[in-house]
Amino acid sequence: MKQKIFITTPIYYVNAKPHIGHAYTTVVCDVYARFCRMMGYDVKFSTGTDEHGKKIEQSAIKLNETPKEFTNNISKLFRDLLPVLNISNDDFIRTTEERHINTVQHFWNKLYDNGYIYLGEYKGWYDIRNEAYFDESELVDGKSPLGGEVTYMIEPCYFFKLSAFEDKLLKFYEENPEFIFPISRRNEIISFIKQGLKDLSISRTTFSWGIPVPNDPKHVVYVWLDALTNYLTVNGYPENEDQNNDNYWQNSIHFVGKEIVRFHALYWPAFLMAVGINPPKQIVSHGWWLSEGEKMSKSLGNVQDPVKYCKLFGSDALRYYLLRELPFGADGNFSLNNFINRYNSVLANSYGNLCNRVISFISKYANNTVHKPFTFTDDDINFSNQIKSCIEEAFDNIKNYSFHKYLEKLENAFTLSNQYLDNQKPWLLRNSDVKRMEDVLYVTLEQIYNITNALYPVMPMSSEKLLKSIGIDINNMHSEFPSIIQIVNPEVLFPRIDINNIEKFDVYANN
Ligand code: ME8
Repeated sequence: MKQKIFITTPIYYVNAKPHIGHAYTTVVCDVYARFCRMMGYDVKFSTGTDEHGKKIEQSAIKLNETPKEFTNNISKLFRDLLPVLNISNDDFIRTTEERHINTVQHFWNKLYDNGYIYLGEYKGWYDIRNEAYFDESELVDGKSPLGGEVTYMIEPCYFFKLSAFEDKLLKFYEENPEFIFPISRRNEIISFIKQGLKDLSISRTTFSWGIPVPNDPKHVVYVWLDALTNYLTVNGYPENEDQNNDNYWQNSIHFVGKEIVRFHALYWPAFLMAVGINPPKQIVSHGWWLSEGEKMSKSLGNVQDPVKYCKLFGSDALRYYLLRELPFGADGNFSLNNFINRYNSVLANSYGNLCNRVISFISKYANNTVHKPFTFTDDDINFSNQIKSCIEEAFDNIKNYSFHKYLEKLENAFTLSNQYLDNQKPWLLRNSDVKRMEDVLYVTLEQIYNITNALYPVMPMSSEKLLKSIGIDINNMHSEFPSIIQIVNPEVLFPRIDINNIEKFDVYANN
């Protein structure tokens, strides 16, 4: 039986249109999901939208819409982005769905029945934008440490006994050293806990756009408790009650941006422990994109629009750039100029050129056909071995979420392939040794095939296009390279982008 794995994106707030940062997390998860499927796993992959909370209620009022209308519209933008980015998710969850409301209320009752919820009163400085309370001592220049405006509020509210989990969490991290990735984030969480955990307020009465607390509907469930529970909803809880024996849950990986590690690596395991469910297998966190050197913001007009990139340059090019530019875990800068340079130097000049020149050479000078050679030269064997080790190294890197290194290793394979061709010179062999010319073309094409298979998780569209043009059915990809190859309707992969046209490319979101 196939080993199961459950991969999740965060569920995105519907207070703004999706931008390149959201696209990033979704693409990272998609690449990992496609890689795992390629390695033979049975993958469940979910994404969705986080739709409750005061902020969203207020945004809807501003537009003279009901929260439901407002969330329907923005959630649709996130959903519609998925096919544009070529995302292979199995589920799309909205927190306003009935199935999710049931799960949250069931989860709440479990927490309550197990004695981890009590009614109290909350006094403090509330940051509406970030939906969080702070003590006076935590404020920075009169604002919350997250930068939001704050108001002093007193409200009756339910608390979760987070303080009871200090030792349990520390023990859990100790026993599961890989739970938080990368290690630097793990250290931050551990030192946060060591400063002492306070109980967490988990209900609100100052607005109504949320999931009602069971048996006390004046309160709505705190948006983070609501949002985190989406992962269980997707995995069929509570009907699928025994998550500890569910192989998807036991192998679940939540990919998140670095700013929400605390919610996923601390609150979430504590909530789960309180109802007797094991924490997920791993929380994998990544860094943040700046846009052209600055924080993305509507007022600066520098919000990079993933849909526009896909329309102009294709989803594969965007997926490639997102993974190649940013060392996973670090912050980075998204720039159109850099995007075009990487595209031209790697996708057009190196990989695209390699594929296009071999395929068109076979069309023109080998009657569209190449056969497996009877014998291979030392050069052929060395070349094949070199590519094999590039691919092995690439896979070792992707397993550890080093997506940029995985691509770097495959780029080495493009370079080696171009070098092999340049050394073997099939264009000269055409006049001196046609048999050897064909052998060289076959050997190169076989390695193009291997590299293309390895690239598939990042560039599914062009991989399929290439395989089609060498007559290989997509369902047979990853199988042994056929001994006769016939070229059919080749298409040019990754035509060069004219950088002199850069001014003409409209890549920013309209406000
Ligand atoms: O936090 N660079 O939703 P959110 C990289 N609803 N990634 C970015 C980014 C940027 N500039 N901007 C956003 C929430 N992201 C909650 C999550 S989960 C139970 C609830 C990505 O819409 C990054 O992954 O603010 C971040 O974690 C996610 O979008 C946050 O999306």
